[in-house]
Amino acid sequence: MERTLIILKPDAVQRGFVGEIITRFEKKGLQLAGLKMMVIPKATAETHYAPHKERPFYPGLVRFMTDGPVVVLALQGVNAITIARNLMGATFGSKAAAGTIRGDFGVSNAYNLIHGSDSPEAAEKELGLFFKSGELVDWTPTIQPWIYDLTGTKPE
Ligand code: 3AN
Repeated sequence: MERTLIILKPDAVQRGFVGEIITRFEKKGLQLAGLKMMVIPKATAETHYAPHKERPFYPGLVRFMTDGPVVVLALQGVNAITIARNLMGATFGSKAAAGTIRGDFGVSNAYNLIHGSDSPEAAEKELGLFFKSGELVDWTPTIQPWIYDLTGTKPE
């Protein structure tokens, strides 16, 4: 099982999409392992987006991400990182395919509703940045044997 860090950005919270977006992940079969609302401290946003530090959009991105409350999720599942990013859609709302979160709910390139870790290394770093130890919950949904075929050596 893999875990990924998802941020429902300030525009998603302000526009009332928190429930709808979480529902999409739950319906897909990804499991919640952590969930909280917060206003991201500026230093945390700067660390999170450090790989984009030299890009022209970086100052605006940090301002946007700290401009209002967000909801952060830890999602768990086999290939959770790739599956979550497929549900999110392409980076820009203007280009994201219909049926994806960004494709269905936004037109903006900067205000693109959601962040999801893009690699196992990023997920580990980002989960550590946004969740303290003890805030992530180890649990097994009782429905798991109907989400995955568990009869073999690994979930299929
Ligand atoms: P993704 O979130 O799809 O992994 P990245 O990693 O390329 O996309 O970009 C990180 C974030 O930076 C995006 N979620 C978006 O909010 C912002 N961003 C990327 N490119 C632009 C741009 N040209 N103008 C404004 N914001 C951008």
